[in-house]
Amino acid sequence: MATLPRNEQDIIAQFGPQRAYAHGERLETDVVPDRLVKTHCCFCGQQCGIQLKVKDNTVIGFEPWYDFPFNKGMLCPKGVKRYLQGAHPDRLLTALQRDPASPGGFQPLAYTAAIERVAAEIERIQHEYGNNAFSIISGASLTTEKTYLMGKFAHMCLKTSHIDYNGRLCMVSAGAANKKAFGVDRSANPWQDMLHTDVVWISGANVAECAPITTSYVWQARENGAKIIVVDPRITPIARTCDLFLPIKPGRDIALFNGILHLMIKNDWLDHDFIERSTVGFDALAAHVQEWTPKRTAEVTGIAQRGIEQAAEWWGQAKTSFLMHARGIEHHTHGVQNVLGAINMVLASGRIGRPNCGYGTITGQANGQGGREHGQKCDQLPGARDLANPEHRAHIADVWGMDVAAMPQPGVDAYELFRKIESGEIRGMLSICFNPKVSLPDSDFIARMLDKLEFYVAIDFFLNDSARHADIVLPGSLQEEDEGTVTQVEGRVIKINRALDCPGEARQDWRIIQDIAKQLGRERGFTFTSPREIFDELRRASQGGIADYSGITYEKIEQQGGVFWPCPSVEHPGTPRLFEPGSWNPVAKGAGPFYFPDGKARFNVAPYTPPAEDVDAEYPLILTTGRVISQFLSGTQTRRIGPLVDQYPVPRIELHPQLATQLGIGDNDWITAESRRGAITLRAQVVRTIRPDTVFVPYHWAGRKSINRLTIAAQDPISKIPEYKVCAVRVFKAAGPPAYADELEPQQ
Ligand SMILES: Nc1nc2c(c(=O)[nH]1)N[C@H]1C(S)=C(S)[C@@H](COP(=O)(O)OP(=O)(O)OC[C@H]3O[C@@H](n4cnc5c(=O)[nH]c(N)nc54)[C@H](O)[C@@H]3O)O[C@H]1N2
Ligand SMILES: Nc1nc2c(c(=O)[nH]1)N[C@H]1C(S)=C(S)[C@@H](COP(=O)(O)OP(=O)(O)OC[C@H]3O[C@@H](n4cnc5c(=O)[nH]c(N)nc54)[C@H](O)[C@@H]3O)O[C@H]1N2
Ligand code: SF4
Ligand SMILES: [Mo]
Repeated sequence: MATLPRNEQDIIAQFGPQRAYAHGERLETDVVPDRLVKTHCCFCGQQCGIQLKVKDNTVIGFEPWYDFPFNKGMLCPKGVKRYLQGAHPDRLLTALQRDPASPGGFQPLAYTAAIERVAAEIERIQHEYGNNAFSIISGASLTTEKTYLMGKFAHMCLKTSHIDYNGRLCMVSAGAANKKAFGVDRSANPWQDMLHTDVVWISGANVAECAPITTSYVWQARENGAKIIVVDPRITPIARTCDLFLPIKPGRDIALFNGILHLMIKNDWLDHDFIERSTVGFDALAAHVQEWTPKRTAEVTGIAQRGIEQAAEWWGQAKTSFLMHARGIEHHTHGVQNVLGAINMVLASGRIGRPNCGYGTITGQANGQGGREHGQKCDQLPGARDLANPEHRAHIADVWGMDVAAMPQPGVDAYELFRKIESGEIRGMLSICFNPKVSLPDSDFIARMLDKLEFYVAIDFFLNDSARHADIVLPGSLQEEDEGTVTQVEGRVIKINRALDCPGEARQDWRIIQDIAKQLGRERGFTFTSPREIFDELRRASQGGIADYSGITYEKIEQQGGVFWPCPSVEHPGTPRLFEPGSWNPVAKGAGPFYFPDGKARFNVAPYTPPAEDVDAEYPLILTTGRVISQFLSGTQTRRIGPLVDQYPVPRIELHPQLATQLGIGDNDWITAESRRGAITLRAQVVRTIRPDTVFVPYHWAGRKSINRLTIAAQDPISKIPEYKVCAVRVFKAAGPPAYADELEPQQ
């Protein structure tokens, strides 16, 4: 390592004022910050509170924020290092236009010229092919204000049906199932309810790596005597400290849930009172699970019968319990059915809507919750309203001051948008906060479709791998360059505070959208001067809806340390725990605690079906994909943060020693995994922590290191989530390193 110059002036001369701090060339401890800004982490849905140390319009470090109730000062490695991305040399400081002759394929373009070009192309495409020929894909890392504005921009300004968002790849199975069973889509409890519970059940969630702060809640529960049950094909870090681990074969969770319910019924471990008083549909479900004997459940799930019986006994006999799941059970063609199975088990136990009892789906992205409530989903209007519902349309048209007849009808999911590019129905696309080329399955298809578009504009702060296919790239804002609200994993609405100004020609995302509206000559409704103004309109738009934010204000968030929705009036304190007996909600209006007119929850028969592409003689192994702790999603941000790269520099293929021996593979060998769609060659990581019939590859890398070149574009018929967690592959020892090996060696 080069010797560091000691004099501050030398450092600034060598690295420039921005980069000197952020790259650690100048030790943050040497520098006194101008101010501390209380805000939240930009990465996962836990939304840990953090204080950013700011000097000279640069974040130079952080301090814990001990008073924020969720994480009480704790942070994971990503939260600790997030500030290093801000001053990365790749940060977009100007708009770019495609220019194949230039190195890198792009040339800077003046911001106003870029906006003119975008507006002109939108106009041309909509004029030639109709409004629906222009589409938008948006993201749930954006603040709720921005996601609201994106929905309004699509439905009021562009009058296109075609907007969807990257939560389609993330939260929609949980959301659809929660709506079917409870009538509302939100984790039912604050995590506080986990601390004094008898049993914590975790299905398909790598808690310690993906929701690290939740680990602390699980461990506190264990200290207080709770039994921890983990269901996963891999012994993840949280599984190492659990009381019972059920190593399920990927794609079989509904069979397990049905099997547990079978034993609950057989042993009469049921809350009859609750079932009678607060639910409908139990008898049909009981008849359905009769066939799910422990023997059959064991055969289908690959879990030993003894383990299933033990889990049923602990779950069945508990007085209190907390069940959580994440993408491990949701990223499936039967993701909705899996979640319904989990909810059935909770409802049959009657352990919901009271202290120390809970149920929650662990949200993924920073605003995974708020981002799915206010109108950027293809069938949605603000307040979790339905775009197809005439009353809902009328309410929102009124708030927006638009003719309801001109409001488009529901569009299609994010993957289907790409199929519509193939068919020629969609000709133009705007993406913001979404990297479809890396994150959607069967990604060679996605790359071809991005190239087929007549016009593609991306708004981001880095030139992500999708944006490389764009005609125009607009320089958007980092989370710390703007303010607004997000809703974290528990349903708590919190406030992101601005620490910095946007550098160069970069703009806050909502200003860019409004600039486009203005250039189109359709600025009415897009003249907000601050996120607070957007939030105030959102409050009115959400009023009376299921996700009612009308009583939430920026000040109240600050005073209360966050406000849980629904919060229907300024006097209302918010609703940390849903479904308490006697609690009010806008649908049941006092009839009962659940969000249906009769106030009762729904049991749903959830039949088992195998994955879309099961193994066979040709492709005999299951490929499952997911995450590692130090990288985030498509890696656009975390692959630019040195210490996180060092922690897990390149993807590897995890496989069990038994399988490795059978295939003649040693640890660190170059091996190839091949599916019907593509092949990848990476180094083997031989571990005892995975089922021998399954291989695992994390998905945070682009190009030839992207595992989504192998995954299947099969989707759940209800939620349209892709089946990232199961496809069939064959694995063999590679003849040698791949042509791109130098990209894969950490030292290079
Ligand atoms: N470090 C890090 N943290 C993150 C993210 C990140 O990229 N990196 N992303 C955030 C986002 S957006 C999300 S959605 C969450 C995701 O959080 P998680 O869902 O916890 O993470 P995944 O790795 O996708 O999958 C979870 C687990 O499911 C298991 N699994 C695979 N197939 C099955 C199955 O069929 N059944 C069961 N029961 N388990 C199965 C995998 O082995 C894995 O351990 O994490 C958030 N937090
Ligand atoms: N194989 C496989 N694939 C998966 C998954 C899996 O488990 N396996 N998981 C899926 C899941 S759960 C998810 S959530 C998706 C995520 O898929 P993506 O949304 O594509 O992933 P991100 O990396 O978050 O991409 C978001 C982009 O938005 C930018 N961005 C972040 N914040 C902002 C902002 O405030 N403003 C602007 N303008 N841009 C911003 C980032 O720089 C990045 O380029 O991936 C899915 N893909
Ligand atoms: S747990 Fe999530 S929100 Fe908290 S520091 Fe880590 S990535 Fe950020
Ligand atoms: Mo996600």
